[in-house]
Amino acid sequence: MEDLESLKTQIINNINLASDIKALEEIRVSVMGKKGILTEQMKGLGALPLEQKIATGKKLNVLKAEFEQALNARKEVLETAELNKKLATETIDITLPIRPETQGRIHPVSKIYEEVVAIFGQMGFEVAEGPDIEDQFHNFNALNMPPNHPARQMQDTFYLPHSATEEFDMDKSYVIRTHTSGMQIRTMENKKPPIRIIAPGRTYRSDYDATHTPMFHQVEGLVIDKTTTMAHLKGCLYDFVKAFFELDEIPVRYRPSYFPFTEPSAELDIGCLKTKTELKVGAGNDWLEILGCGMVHPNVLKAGGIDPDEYQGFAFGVGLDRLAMLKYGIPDLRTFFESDVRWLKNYGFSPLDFSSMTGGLSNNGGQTR
Ligand code: 2NL
Repeated sequence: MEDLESLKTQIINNINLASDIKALEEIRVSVMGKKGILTEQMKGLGALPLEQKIATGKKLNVLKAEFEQALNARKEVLETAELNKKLATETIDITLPIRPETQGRIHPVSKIYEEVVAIFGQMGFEVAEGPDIEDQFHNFNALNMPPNHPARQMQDTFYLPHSATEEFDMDKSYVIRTHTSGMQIRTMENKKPPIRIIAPGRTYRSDYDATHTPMFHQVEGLVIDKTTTMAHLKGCLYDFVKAFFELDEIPVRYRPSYFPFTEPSAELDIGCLKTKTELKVGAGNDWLEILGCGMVHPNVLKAGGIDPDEYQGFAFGVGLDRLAMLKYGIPDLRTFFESDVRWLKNYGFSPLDFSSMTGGLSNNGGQTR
């Protein structure tokens, strides 16, 4: 019996000192395996007289249970330690770039958005983003488009009911914005000039063909100060088209036009060369319409709470989707919104190429496009 006691002490000691799961398993086999110390003792029981057999058998069973308990306890300690060690070495650094690095793609419209923000940001414009759903004051009335103004029909507006329960009422209804001008009105309402903002975002009109989708993207710009003139408009937009098309020089012309919210109004064309297969911007004998612009109409200033006798300003609006089609040679606008991964792989951009005025705008010399 003394033998069993010292055996027990020694084995429990070994179990508690086992340094890993493998060592622990070796101990288990040496004690309780087919030829283990305890197994051998149990085998020897058969040769003992009955009373001794019962007494020793009980002791061996107790011993077995104690060993199993010690083994399990140690196993749990070792497993926890092993898991903690694994967790410590397998940390994930979520600030690292995605892998494989070339898989994610930036949509061409997002790319153009970044480029336009980078250009105007460099010139000192702030970005004003706002809601897709507008009231009619901010989308129409304030823009010198009173009810029954023909331009309201021109815009193929999506109207939203003002109430879920009351009958539809055209006068009270909301719209999903047909342009981002509402944000510019809101800026005039909330901020004293000088104002220098761009308002980029999604816009909506009920129209669908190769160059029109019901949702499209626009950036509008607004500059208001005491001495802002058409010369500032021309200089600003000339700098914009040069930066955008990444050219040192580019022929431009301003064609008289009409918008209810500007007076005078103009459209900016750039010189280009058009063939059946190619569009070369910056040279040639053809013209390409890029954006609409003008001097802010006095009624619009008034609606924004700005005195037109003290202040004046210029504004412009440019379609981002159309710019993306031109700059990156994408022929059909509808494909922009089909979410086809093959299309994105072809026309998309690397998320690692940020657009900036100093670090490269489109990074178009890179291998991703
Ligand atoms: C176009 C023409 C334009 C504006 C948008 C504007 C906004 C305010 C006041 C005055 Cl708050 N004007 N926006 C001005 C001229 C043209 O967009 O063809 N866009 C795609």
